[in-house]
Amino acid sequence: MSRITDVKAREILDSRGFPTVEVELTTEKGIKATASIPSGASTGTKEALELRDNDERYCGKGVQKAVNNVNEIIRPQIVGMEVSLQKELDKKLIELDGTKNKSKLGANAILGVSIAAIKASALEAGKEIYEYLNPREKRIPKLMFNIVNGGMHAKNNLDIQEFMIVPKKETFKEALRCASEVFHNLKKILENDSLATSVGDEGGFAPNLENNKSALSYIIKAIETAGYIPGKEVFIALDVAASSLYNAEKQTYKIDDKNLTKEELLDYYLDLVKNYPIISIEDPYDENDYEGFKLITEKLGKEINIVGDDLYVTNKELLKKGIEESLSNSILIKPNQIGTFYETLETIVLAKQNNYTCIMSHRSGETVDTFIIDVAVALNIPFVKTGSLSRGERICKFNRLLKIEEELLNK
Ligand code: 2PG
Ligand code: MG
Repeated sequence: MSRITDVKAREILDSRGFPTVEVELTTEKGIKATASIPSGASTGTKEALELRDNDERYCGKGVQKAVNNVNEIIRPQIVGMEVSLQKELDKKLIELDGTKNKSKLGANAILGVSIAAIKASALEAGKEIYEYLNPREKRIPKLMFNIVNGGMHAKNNLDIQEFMIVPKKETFKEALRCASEVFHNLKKILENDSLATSVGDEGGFAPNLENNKSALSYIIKAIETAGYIPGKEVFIALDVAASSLYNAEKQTYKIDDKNLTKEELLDYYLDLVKNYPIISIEDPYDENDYEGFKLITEKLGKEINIVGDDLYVTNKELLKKGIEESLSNSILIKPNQIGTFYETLETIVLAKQNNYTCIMSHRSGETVDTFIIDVAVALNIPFVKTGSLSRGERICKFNRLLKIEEELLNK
């Protein structure tokens, strides 16, 4: 047993160069743990609130208010609490905030404290975080490697936000090698066609292409050139992030400069799945377009993952609704969408009980914190997406997984 003796937050920068919250928590045994919080660009409207200062500093994106909330409001209330009683701590944080979407203290402030407490508890126990969270059987997740960026994550003309590859390999080490080889082959192919090889927010290439399908064709070519077989050794996953393509008034989706109805969009997806080895489509419809989600889940839900991200925002109540109405068969898990670790856990448990596939996810604005990787391993989450192979804040997560895999194999 050990009590929290201090909590201190500070403003640091995320991978987009905007401020975010870092929390440092100290226990009576002298253990110090830090957690830093990521930030989304294509956010769901029902996410817990990321508190920003909206003043003249940092183009309005300062997080000094959230930092002060940790230092002045949360700190005096949790100093003295037992650090390892996570549920009690998270409940206390939720109570202190008192709002439905954590808008008083900010989900960035609250989650920072919540995660720092778990890290401190693991350190106190002398264990790796994944081992502390689950001493029993663990599984290395499969990675969805981002390779082309579009939508709100890049300034190119692709509507689909994320094109990812999913290598099917025995080990993560082999999967990472495969992904890296495909990535570098894609770079060469794009260069040969005089296309841009600059990268988007998550590190995937962001060229201007004829249309979204042509991104898929380039990826297939890169997989083959790298010496792998598409549809056998390497598969494709998409995050359409369709809320950002939706015209609510006209109820249409803009893809390749065409405005598609939900039925036309479904045909578009059916055609993609027929022609490319796609195993997962995230947010294929707007977060409020339940009809659209039902349509695609009915048609494709037995074959591939239909993933709700903005649809569920890691919220247990929204997931419940999704389960009742068969809106999807999979859910993206992002702790900062809901704001505490305990609530994240509750959503994962509910998803598992209902045979939903969970995908642990980073945000497009990230830090070098690798906590989500440990959680994915500990909770036997089958997939993780954490960006591409060219930005440090993503690479550190791949490298963390390499280390964990080695540790688990040598046990
Ligand atoms: C997504 C995420 C992460 P953002 O939509 O799945 O890739 O993007 O963090 O911008 O919401
Ligand atoms: Mg998404």
